[in-house]
Amino acid sequence: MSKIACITGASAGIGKATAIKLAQNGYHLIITGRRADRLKQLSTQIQKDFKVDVWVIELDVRDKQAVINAFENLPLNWQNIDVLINNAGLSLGLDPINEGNTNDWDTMLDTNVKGLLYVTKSVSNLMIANGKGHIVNLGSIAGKETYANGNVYCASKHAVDSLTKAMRIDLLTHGIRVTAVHPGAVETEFSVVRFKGDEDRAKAVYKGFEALKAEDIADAIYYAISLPAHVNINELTIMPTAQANSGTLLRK
Ligand code: NDP
Ligand code: 8X3
Repeated sequence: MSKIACITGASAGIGKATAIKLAQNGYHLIITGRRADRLKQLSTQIQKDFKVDVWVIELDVRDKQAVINAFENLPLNWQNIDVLINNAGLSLGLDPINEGNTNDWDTMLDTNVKGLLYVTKSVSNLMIANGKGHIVNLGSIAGKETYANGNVYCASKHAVDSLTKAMRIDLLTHGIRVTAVHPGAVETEFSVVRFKGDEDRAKAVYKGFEALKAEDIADAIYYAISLPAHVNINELTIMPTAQANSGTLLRK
């Protein structure tokens, strides 16, 4: 029987690559994000290429009531969610803490931490009702280490790391698996968003070494969710070969 996966932030990068990977492997998909035009385009492409069903939800994960409504109003045939990929997230700015933009801090914490919590609460209750499920949280090397000027983004990903462990404990009796994937540098729209559209500054982040691709992370996510039901990957930290840790990169 085909399974259903719900992916937050499927309009770009890792979320989009994961949607394609899972559809290739027969998953029906609930794809969410704020940019509905991109999601609709992806939905059309996926349905044509892989003959799976796709349910698009235009959703800002920061909007608590919108998250509640989206999952309360899911059609019956979409409620049996097997896998949740909590991927929606972003970084804004790279400044010392005394110079940080407090609106950017709010956006990062509201998206990466509170948004993940809202979606998890709604979807885990559906999973509990169904008696099964697997939640995959996108953490980061920034949730394992702290780098200069990464302050609030790093804190938000440390929170994801901690919440992953908390979910694993709280959802244990419901048979729900919980995995965190912690990537190093992945070349997506991440740095364009962080630097607010400054493409040159974003490109410089990945200059002189081979960064991970969104598809590398999608492959790892698919691996984690494909294992037998008695096996759980607690976490995977995945780095470019040229990146030893947050601050140590071999650039040519
Ligand atoms: P992208 O910028 O390419 O994609 C981010 C996705 O998140 C988009 O689909 C965006 O959709 C969605 N998103 C952002 N804010 C919201 C929101 N408020 N509500 C709903 N969706 C939202 O970045 P990545 O693919 O690289 O990032 C995906 C995840 O991976 C993030 O959690 C990021 O922190 C994490 N990560 C990324 C790394 C990297 O180096 N790229 C490394 C480690 C972790 P839309 O704008 O349409 O809403
Ligand atoms: C994204 C990777 O190193 O910019 O989470 O924090 S990093």
